[in-house]
Amino acid sequence: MLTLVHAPRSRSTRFLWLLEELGADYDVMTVDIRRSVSNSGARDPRNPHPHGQVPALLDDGVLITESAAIALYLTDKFPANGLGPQVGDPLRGPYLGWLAYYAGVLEPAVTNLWKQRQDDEDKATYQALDDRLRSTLDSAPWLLGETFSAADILFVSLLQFARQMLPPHAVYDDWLARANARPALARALTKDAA
Ligand SMILES: N[C@@H](CCC(=O)N[C@@H](CS)C(=O)NCC(=O)O)C(=O)O
Repeated sequence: MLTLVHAPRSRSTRFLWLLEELGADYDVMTVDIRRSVSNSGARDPRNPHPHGQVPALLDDGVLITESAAIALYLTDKFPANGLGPQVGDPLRGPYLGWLAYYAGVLEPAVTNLWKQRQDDEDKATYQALDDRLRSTLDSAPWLLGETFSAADILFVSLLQFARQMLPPHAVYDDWLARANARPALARALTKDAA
């Protein structure tokens, strides 16, 4: 049985969305977390995540942490739904690349932006990120072309949280609008609010 360790309106909300897209059978364990923006909440002793964070996923007692790893784990576990290209698919490499890019490049870049601590190198990284994402989405609806994937969920869920994390541009607004129209997201947000 899958259990999503979750806190409402956090990075775990994206996994309610992915699990709904996958049609998975899952439980939700709602935990408290420290919230730096509102300076509220506290580490929850029930949370199995080693840093007391969310998301975390339990699969029959096996713990998986980190958004990119959880996305890959779930799309490999539910291959039939086509939310993540499998080994042998020519899109597998680009898929892994976007998952790693999310964790290794996007997250640090937007954190630096948000905390207003970009030096010149960080600004150049952020500009390169913007250029790359825009040129990708200029020619296709999703990161992998015509195929919506869990990589889109990781990136778009940051925009849902704070649109200003990427520069104003219709390409991003359209990407967000396409993703926001997905029925699985509506189901996930209903569960998030419950
Ligand atoms: N790199 C982690 C980041 C997880 C993370 O920062 N989660 C936040 C919620 S959005 C959290 O649990 N914060 C509480 C804390 O850091 O104590 C991932 O992407 O899964």
